Amino acid sequence: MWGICSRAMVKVGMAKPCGLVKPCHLVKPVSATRVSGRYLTHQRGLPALPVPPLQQTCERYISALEPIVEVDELKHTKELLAEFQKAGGVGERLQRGLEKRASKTDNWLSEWWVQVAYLTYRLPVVVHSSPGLVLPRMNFRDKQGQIRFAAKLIAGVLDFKTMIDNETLPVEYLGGKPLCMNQYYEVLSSCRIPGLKKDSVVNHAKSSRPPKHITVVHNFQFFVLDVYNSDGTPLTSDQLCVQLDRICSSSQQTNMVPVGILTTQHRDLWGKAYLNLIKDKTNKQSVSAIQRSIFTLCLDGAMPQVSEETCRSTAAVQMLHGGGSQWNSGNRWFDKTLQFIVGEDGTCGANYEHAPAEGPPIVALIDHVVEYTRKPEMTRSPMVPLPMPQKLHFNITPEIKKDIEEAKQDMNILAGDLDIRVTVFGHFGKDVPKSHKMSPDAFIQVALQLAYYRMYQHCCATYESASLRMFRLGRTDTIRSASNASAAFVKAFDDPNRQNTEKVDLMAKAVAAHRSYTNMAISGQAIDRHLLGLKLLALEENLSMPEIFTDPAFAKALHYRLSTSQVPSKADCVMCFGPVVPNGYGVCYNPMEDHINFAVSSFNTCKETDASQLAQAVENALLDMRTVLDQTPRAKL
Ligand code: COA
Ligand code: HC5
Repeated sequence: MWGICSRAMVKVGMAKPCGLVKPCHLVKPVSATRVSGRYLTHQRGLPALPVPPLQQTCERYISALEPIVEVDELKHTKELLAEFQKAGGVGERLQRGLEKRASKTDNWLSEWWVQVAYLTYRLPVVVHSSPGLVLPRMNFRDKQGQIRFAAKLIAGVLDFKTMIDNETLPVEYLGGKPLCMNQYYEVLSSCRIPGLKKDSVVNHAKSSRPPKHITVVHNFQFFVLDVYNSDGTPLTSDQLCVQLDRICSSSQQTNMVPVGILTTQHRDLWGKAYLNLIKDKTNKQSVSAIQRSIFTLCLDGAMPQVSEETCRSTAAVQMLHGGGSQWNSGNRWFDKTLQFIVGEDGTCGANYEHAPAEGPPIVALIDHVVEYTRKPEMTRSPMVPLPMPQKLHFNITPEIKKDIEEAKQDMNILAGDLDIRVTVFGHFGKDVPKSHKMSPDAFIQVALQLAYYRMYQHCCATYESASLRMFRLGRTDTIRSASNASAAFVKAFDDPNRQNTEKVDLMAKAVAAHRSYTNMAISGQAIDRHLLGLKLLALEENLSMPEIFTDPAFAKALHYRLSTSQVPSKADCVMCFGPVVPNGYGVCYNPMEDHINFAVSSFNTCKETDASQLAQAVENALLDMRTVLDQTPRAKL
């Protein structure tokens, strides 16, 4: 998938409009009373996420540790696992508990996952959680062009929304199996709400009066823009152009207090500031209008001028965090599930809050929008006067001002700390690995392992996202890309004493091992979410924490110095996210047929990491791997 998303919608061909879909709202269990029969039929047709066998997970966990921990650490972990697994022991008890939970819920994992991975995670969503998405640069270069493009973009989203509202979204398939479509119904009209200790998500799409407006932010000022005519038809691009023009004309002041920057703050601090902000009735209404809106459109001001070579990296910065308070970080509401961002210089893209959905539904929506913006407009605009877009007001008390100043400072520190490098690997794409009968994704992951090993002379715990959407309400599991086979390959590759035939053999084995882990993960048989489930159950049942979870090897296994994800799209996009540990890298890639887009991130405060250096090392690794394949006679493969 990421083979399934946009691509499968087209390629698989089996995709057919189906009357799927009354969504189940995030963090609430599917309730038989509030969903339609058709949705239930589809949901029932999907298998439930399995609980893998305990022994299988323990064995696979040991293999996953082998390339990343020391021999004595491994020995200790083996002892702890033996104790954990023994007959009548805590492992069995927890396993039975998980199986019971699985029998009583639609998905034993999803709610836990949303809580643990997102809503109780307290670092700012900016950089640490919300991905950015950079679209190919459009060919406008001024305000009028910005407005015209933004108008078409809104119309394109509304066109996609019609498929959601009419329940005509094509069901996606992976390997002939239908996928859970629930996430599509979570991304519009929803918003994250900060809390003091944990956040929540509201979804207004299925309320009795679903929202008919979007929010537009320009020069840090927010507006409500109704996007439907009174007869229920969506506004046309021409109508939207008029409205966006009016918004821009009435928000020319550039010295406004950037209330939106509060959403970049650490979640506990924002949770506190939020309560203070909405004490005021006007503020509360304004915030509520943003939260209820279908999505937010950010009409951005300028970004720092850069060379042609680095302009895609600056675009990634703009999409990921806005560049700091002096640029566009205040021109956002980062809690909003979906924000489209349009600059004045042809740069455009999106930022999304991750709790309600994974990348694929977002990318499918964006691919649809890009296609839509390329088509000529067919609909004629009704000749009716449109109501003035309504400006949202905020009363800024000294206390709120102080919170905003703090948020600005913290955002600027984070912006200064993030290093991000976007590269286009133009030598080949999926074509080359395919011609060698190798999985392109596995080939890229093995190249990443080689790049990392060349820089650091060791292997590190590596995360790759795997989709669990074959299962009802499925989210993700982890593909552990550092394997015994990848370790054997990277250690041999630069060894002058090894023959090419041996290197190619080790490469093929590493690639096959990765693809096999991928198959295991997407079929619900990986180890990470299972181990998480066992641990969370121990916590829930107030058991003393089993030692396998306090073991240093477990911490090492979860310290992902490489956090990676493949996000394919039809449009020539690049997606990006930050590292998940202070001394790590975030690597997102979009493999196209003849090139690969990469975004590599790291933190400047970490002296050991350097995004550009890793990006270069990946490029070299891919090239060197191809060279050795080309130089080695095929018969020997
Ligand atoms: N020989 C020739 N071709 C091969 C091959 C082989 N041995 N193995 C795979 N291919 C082909 C596939 O048929 C496919 O063809 P296509 O381009 O025509 O579709 C293509 O190569 C890609 O396959 P592969 O590279 O193996 O990857 P994938 O598309 O199956 O994706 C994952 C693998 C892990 C990325 C995917 O399963 C997944 O789970 N993605 C989800 C990620 C996610 O949800 N992230 C969430 C982040 S928010
Ligand atoms: C536009 C899509 C960006 C992809 C985001 C992504 O891959 O998020 C991962 C989600 C998951 O559950 O694996 C998390 N990660 C960024 C840390 C890899």
